[in-house]
Amino acid sequence: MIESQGSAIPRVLVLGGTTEASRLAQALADAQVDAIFSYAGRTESPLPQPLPVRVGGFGGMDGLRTWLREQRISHVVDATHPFAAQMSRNAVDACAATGIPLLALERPAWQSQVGDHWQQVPDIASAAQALPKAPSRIFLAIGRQHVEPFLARSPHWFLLRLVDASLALPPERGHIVLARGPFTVANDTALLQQHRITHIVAKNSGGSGAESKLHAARALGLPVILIDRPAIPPRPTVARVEQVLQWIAGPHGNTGVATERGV
Ligand code: 3Y8
Ligand code: NAP
Repeated sequence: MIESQGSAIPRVLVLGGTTEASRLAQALADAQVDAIFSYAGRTESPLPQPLPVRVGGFGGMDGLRTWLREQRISHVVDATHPFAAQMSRNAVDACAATGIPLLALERPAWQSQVGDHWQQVPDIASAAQALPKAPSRIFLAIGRQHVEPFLARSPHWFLLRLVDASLALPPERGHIVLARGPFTVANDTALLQQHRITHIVAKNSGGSGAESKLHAARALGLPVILIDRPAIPPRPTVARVEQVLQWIAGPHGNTGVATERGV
């Protein structure tokens, strides 16, 4: 059992929705930490978690602040995706308002390597502007929420990969693949070849769950339009699950089960 400095028993909110968040949930469950896992409710059937799960928005920063107080949360871990900027902003503000400690668990951005043909752009609108002029076949791997500015660029054919069947595309405009990551290099390479893809548009998500398409693009020599992460207010950030457990335990906390497991 993890005891944290100050409060007798920690009670942790995990803002989830990423591979790292799922790994953290397992580590917290293994360490018998009292924690709640939160999804936005973007997908029809999110991955089950080994912690109690809540689904849906909190109702902005004020709603989150009230919820934190009512639920007697002692620690907040923001393990949301780097592009979930609004949630992260609300977490910074609500934790500042309540004095509840906040830690972000975030994977580093991808860095280009030899053989990459990246065009890095600051945001989604710039990515749509950066599409080639000549009719091309584009793997639009940014999900469902921001596809309109791209589909408006008519001469292109688009391959979309979505978690749920939430969109339809006439065959002359493109094709939709329904898949939930994490993905593999072999699968992504075959997908790019099967659909004769000439360009990829992706977010600089970092992590392992979405990077296979970049390895496939490198192998096939395809150009990638890569969208930089949105700005998020500064907050303490770590990249590894065990750092989160140590943070919850505090400088003199007794890590109990977690230590025996060598976390
Ligand atoms: C609802 C939870 C885990 C989580 C896995 C990661 C990896 C697989 C790769 C491509 C890129 C994309 C998208 C993607 C990946 C992981 C991770 C990641 C990218 C789930 C999940 C939720 C979401 C929301 C969804 C977004 C969409 C983005 C698809 C669960 C599966 C494109 C981001 O239909 C929608 O509205 C989908 C919306 C936000 C981006 C967008 O704007 O459309 N993720 N993805 C979370 C919630 O409700 O709180 O349903 O189980 C989680 C994962 N998606 O536990 O292993 O860690 O990044 N998700 C991107 O990175 O570009 C796909 O296809 O190559
Ligand atoms: P966002 O734009 O930052 O958030 C918009 C609103 O959704 C937030 O203000 C909040 O509503 C609610 N929300 C977001 N994450 C939540 C969570 N974990 N628990 C409860 N409410 C949440 O977020 P997004 O980009 O739509 O992403 C939504 C979820 O999908 C996040 O959990 C994120 O980790 C996951 N995800 C996103 C991406 C991506 O590309 N954006 C990729 C992979 C996974 P209220 O203001 O009402 O509280």
